[in-house]
Amino acid sequence: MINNKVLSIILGGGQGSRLYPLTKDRSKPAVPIAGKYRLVDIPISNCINADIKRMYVLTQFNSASLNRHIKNTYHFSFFSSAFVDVLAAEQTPQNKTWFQGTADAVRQSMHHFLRHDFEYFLILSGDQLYQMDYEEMINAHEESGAEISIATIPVTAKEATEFGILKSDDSNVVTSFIEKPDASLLPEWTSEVSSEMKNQGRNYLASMGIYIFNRDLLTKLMENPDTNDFGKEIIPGAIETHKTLSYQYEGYWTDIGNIDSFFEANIGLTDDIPKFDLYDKSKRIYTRARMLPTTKLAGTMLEKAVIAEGCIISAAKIEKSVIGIRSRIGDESTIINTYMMGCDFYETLADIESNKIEILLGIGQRCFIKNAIIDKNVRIGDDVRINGGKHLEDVETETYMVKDGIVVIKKGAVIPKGFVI
Ligand code: ADQ
Ligand code: ADP
Repeated sequence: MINNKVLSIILGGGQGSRLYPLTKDRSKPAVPIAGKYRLVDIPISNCINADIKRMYVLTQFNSASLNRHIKNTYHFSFFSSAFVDVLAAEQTPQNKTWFQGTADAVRQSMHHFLRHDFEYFLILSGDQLYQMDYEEMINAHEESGAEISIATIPVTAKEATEFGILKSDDSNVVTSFIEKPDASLLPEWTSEVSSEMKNQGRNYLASMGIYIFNRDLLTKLMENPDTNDFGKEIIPGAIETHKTLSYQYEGYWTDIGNIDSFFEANIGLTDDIPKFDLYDKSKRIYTRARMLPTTKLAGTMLEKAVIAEGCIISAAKIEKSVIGIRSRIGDESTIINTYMMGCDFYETLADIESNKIEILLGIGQRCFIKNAIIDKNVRIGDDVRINGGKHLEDVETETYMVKDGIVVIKKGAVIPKGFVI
């Protein structure tokens, strides 16, 4: 029973500045992805699929939507030991500050963890898209007799500067580690990889930020109050003295910590065969069961569209876009390369017919929207034109932001009729 051995810690995000403005009013784990899920559903589902059912989500600030989502989604049997608990940074007489980094977040919550009976800590990131079998990793950790295991993946030189890069010996024991190396240092950090990886130019072994620690070791390492970060301090310091295994993974894995990668990961779901497989029963991704009605479409040309439940759509065309729950899109509108998160609620027919609402929830008529992320509960008036792309400069206003050419309409924003971005 792997669940008895493992306690899982999901690092739910620091300040969340790289995903701003999606993290303006919510904590990072609560950011909606793929039309109906939230970021935190990914690591939680991977845990459940590996039969690991005791999880803590560490987050820098408490958000009502995260707590509501977890409370409404993860119900376990009254007779089981399973739980998903959110721990937000809290002030105590000993700690008057927020989490200073990933290791500090774990240290500050250690008293919660050590109440449980378990052998291994499984430390996970909250902003990655992947489906990995942690049970296999735990087995490899046990068989090797290591005290620490790091999940690793081959990456290209371009990507290597953004990750922790390591080298290992013939039995996959980590011999050296460097956090986010400067490009000039890269030639010294190549590794032997499979010919498939080599052909793709993926010659560097990157840490996926997924760690197994023996309970006693992490408890001891956390006693040093000067270490605040796993990648910068804990891992480089520990590999010298404690056997550390590199557990190599070659499946789909992507870091979705910034707007650009978040956008790409969502739009990637519209590919013919998406790299992230939401349709595999053995790797199911769980989320809240909302009991929404089916989606209704009228006269819309759909080309590579992913559409969640409860939408009412009469657009002219939707292309390479992900349309989230309860979205409404009006006549003759065109949506291209866009992730629309959807809505938390519907407007009632009585409200709509009373003519008191100037701009209805969702997207109005004759709009053109391209290269955009539309956060939840947005109201876009008729004849709005949003044409994202590299020609736009980064900018932030009260209702939207442009980052790397992607236009992000903020949660609850009202975009007036005829507005052009
Ligand atoms: P980064 O992703 O840059 O590198 P970091 O910013 O520390 O590392 O984030 C790791 C995870 O912890 C993320 O999910 C983040 O949201 C969360 N997190 C950050 N600060 C937190 C805090 N104060 N409280 C709670 N959660 C917090 C790390 C490793 C690299 C590795 C990459 C792989 O350091 O070695 O290559 O992950 O993505
Ligand atoms: P999700 O359905 O994506 O899990 P949340 O848990 O954040 O979303 O909230 C959904 C619930 O929020 C809805 O069922 C609804 O009851 C409520 N809600 C939020 N904002 C409003 C609002 N302005 N009017 C009515 N209901 C709202």
